[in-house]
Amino acid sequence: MLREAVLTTICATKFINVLTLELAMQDRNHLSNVKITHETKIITNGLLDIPMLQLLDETGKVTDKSQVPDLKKPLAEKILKSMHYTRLLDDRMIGAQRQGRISFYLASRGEEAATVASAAALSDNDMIMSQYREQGALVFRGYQTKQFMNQMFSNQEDPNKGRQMPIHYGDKALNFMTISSPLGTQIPQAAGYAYGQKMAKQPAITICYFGEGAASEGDFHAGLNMAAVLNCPCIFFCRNNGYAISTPAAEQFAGDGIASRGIGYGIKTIRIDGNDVLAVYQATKLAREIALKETCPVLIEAMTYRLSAHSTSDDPTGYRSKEEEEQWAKKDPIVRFEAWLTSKKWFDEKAIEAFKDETRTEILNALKVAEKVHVNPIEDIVEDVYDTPPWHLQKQLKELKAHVEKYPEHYPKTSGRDA
Ligand SMILES: Cc1ncc(C[n+]2csc(CCOP(=O)(O)OP(=O)(O)O)c2C)c(N)n1
Ligand SMILES: [Mg+2]
Repeated sequence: MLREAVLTTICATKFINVLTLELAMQDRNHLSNVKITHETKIITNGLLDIPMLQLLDETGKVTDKSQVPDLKKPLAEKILKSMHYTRLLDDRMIGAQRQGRISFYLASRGEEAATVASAAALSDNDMIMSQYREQGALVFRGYQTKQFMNQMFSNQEDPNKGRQMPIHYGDKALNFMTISSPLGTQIPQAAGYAYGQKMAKQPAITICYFGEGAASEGDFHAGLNMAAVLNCPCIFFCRNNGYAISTPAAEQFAGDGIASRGIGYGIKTIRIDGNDVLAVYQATKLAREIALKETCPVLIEAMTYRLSAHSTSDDPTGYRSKEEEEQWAKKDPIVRFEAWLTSKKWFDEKAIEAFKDETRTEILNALKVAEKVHVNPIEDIVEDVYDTPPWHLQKQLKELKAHVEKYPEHYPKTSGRDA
């Protein structure tokens, strides 16, 4: 009975065929609406098979022409360039960390379609709350190379005043909330922010990115439940990349991914191929429309793979095989999208190679500039919290200054290579 009800609802949904799962959850939250059964039957995991939307197969061929989104050439080109930019930035900054120029980096190789194509489906007024591997969304929004560099070198031009680790970007002008290190922080915050957008009657939504590992945090459950009950216009975008550092997804949860949890909370949900630009764009566009028009949350689970190490502090050879990585490397989202662009006669290889050369130069030049900009004055450590710093902090600051003056060779004026 339940299976029938579920499938009927799935098929009856007016959104893309069976792809958007809209359960008849309304009124199920009260006993009076619960259906009666006389059959003693346990509902099992797997009763609800959640499909994965794929519009481009692994070779970049369209699977069903009728489902292809209306993606115009200029936007398609911007998506491709943003993906390449992100990958080039990642490669260069991993190198910079290995050279000792920055302390830490975290790459998004393999996940560029998930972050870039989802950002491409939003409006600039929509708020982005991200985890830390969504630099692609920030690139698409227009974050500048020098902004990336100032943040990573923690210099005086970093709006965080050097108080955060590298990769903790944020930009008010771009509606991109500053990243927090503790996992899951942004999830209830996104529900709250979207609730505010609704109360202010803003024609905007919030997108909240997180990994499947962060979905194990209590904040995930609180955030999704709050968003569902309060009808917050928020897209919860889960990048299910298979790992939370060294912990594979199979050791994190036994349910049907993260998508099944959306259904549990009464949230409209869709699972997509996160390495397929067209599927990501299509699903996020639809999710945005639903979130805005129906004032409700939508959960997207993007199935992808973290091709890079978790961060520059990680070595994946200790917990996964080369063969597994190679299998996923074949599903490279950039290669797949380029194949589709080629089939449309939109792919200009020369122009892309020129763009990549320019980008490499731009990144290197910006890096060289940012690493010479001075770090923030030491007083910044105790500022911005108290009107007048308490006596014990003032005392510690005095001691710290004396220490730095005594050992200046250990406290360079910049965090990169000195001028
Ligand atoms: C509350 C909290 N616990 C643990 C960590 C350490 N930590 C940082 S990233 C990470 C893995 C998160 O995995 P996932 O959410 O899947 O994102 P991914 O790195 O795969 O993109 C962990 C455990 C943290 N930052 N915050
Ligand atoms: Mg993960």
